[in-house]
Amino acid sequence: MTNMPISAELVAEHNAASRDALSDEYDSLGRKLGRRGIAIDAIKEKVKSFGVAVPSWGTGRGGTRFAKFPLAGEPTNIHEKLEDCAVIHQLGRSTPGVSPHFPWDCVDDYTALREEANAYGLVFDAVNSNTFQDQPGQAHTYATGSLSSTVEATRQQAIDHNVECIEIGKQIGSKALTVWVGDGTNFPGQQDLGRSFDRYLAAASQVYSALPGDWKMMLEHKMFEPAFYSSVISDWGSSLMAAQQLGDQCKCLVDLGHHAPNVNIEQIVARLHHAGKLGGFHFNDSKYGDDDLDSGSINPHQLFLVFNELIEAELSPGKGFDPSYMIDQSHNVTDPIESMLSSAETIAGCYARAAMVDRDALHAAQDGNDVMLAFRTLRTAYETDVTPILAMARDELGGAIDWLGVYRSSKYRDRKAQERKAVGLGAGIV
Ligand code: AOS
Ligand code: ZN
Ligand code: ZN
Ligand code: ZN
Repeated sequence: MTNMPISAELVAEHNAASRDALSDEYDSLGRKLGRRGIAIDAIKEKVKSFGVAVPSWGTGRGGTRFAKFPLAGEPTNIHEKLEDCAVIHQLGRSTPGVSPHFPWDCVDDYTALREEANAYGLVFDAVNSNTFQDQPGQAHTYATGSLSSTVEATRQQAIDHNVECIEIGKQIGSKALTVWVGDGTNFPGQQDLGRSFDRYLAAASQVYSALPGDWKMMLEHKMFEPAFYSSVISDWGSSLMAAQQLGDQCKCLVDLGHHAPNVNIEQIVARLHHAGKLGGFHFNDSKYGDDDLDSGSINPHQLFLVFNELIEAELSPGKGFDPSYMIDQSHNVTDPIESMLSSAETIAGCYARAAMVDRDALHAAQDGNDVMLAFRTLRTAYETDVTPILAMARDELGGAIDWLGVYRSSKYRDRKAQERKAVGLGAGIV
């Protein structure tokens, strides 16, 4: 990283003050794991190579659907968002990717934008298109749908926008397009459930045709909202059917907040992997719906179980295993930099804990139908406190052992509040 927003001396000073305590905790955990036959350094190395992308829109206080309460110093353009992403990666060292959103992140010169990101040690991850809201000056409204619209010109406009996102993505070094559409209905009978899916497929296949050979297209399903009676791509079944029809480069994206209550998301992950269609994730947490709360803040066990399936998939790649990991969270009550750092740590921690499950013991217990032993094998890993491993990984990569302490003492947000223009009170984002 060449361009670091937080003083490297401040990070070094804080790390020096807590390094002895960390070493003590790391060594103690190492001995404990050693007794379980686990080499702590191997887990640490896995954590060091793990990455999850940050959404450009998550650097702002998106808020709920009803109100936005901006934070002083919040970013208002992609340049400021990149700077905040650089802080997140500098301190946490696990978020080198930024997933941009168009047209929210539009600029004149994408080559320069890519260089700007690279100078922070960042790269661009999947590009996200937006046909779920109208933009100023747009010729055709998406009020009654985009890729599935009954109006041909509207469908074409949505196709063109997605193709444009691919073109921008090529310039900024992205290798994937994420497509989430809000298309759906609020009334029974409003649209034909079959024909709207057909129209979506025909339009999405035109987007797919514009995909470079080394790209993937990810379809993000969502049960409801903004449509409250039916959504065109409402669930993993619709997503899988669409991905299978569109082609090999088309995969499914799982946003943890986009399912019916109590759905077994880890099993969906296993099924999509079985079909060779597990494209990626939007990590967040939810209690009621698409709450977009911080990852693992409500149901950390579910996140662990998702990672348990991911480790199984990694060990049995079958038709391939290369999912994109992204965070998709946004709310009103914290500094988004702190929330993103907290989520990235939680996600990496679930990965570490899933990686230390005794797989041989688990598989043997499963095959022998020893229910309690199988359960306890998972539980032992889940209950392991991996925070010393995460902190040691950060320290070795040049990040902050105590990222919250360093971030707060840097007064970064206060400085930005002086430098940046105030955020407008726009509508919330979904
Ligand atoms: C919407 O609910 C989805 O989660 C999308 O990923 C969306 O594009 C993102 O939240 C930005 O608004
Ligand atoms: Zn999402
Ligand atoms: Zn969502
Ligand atoms: Zn969400």
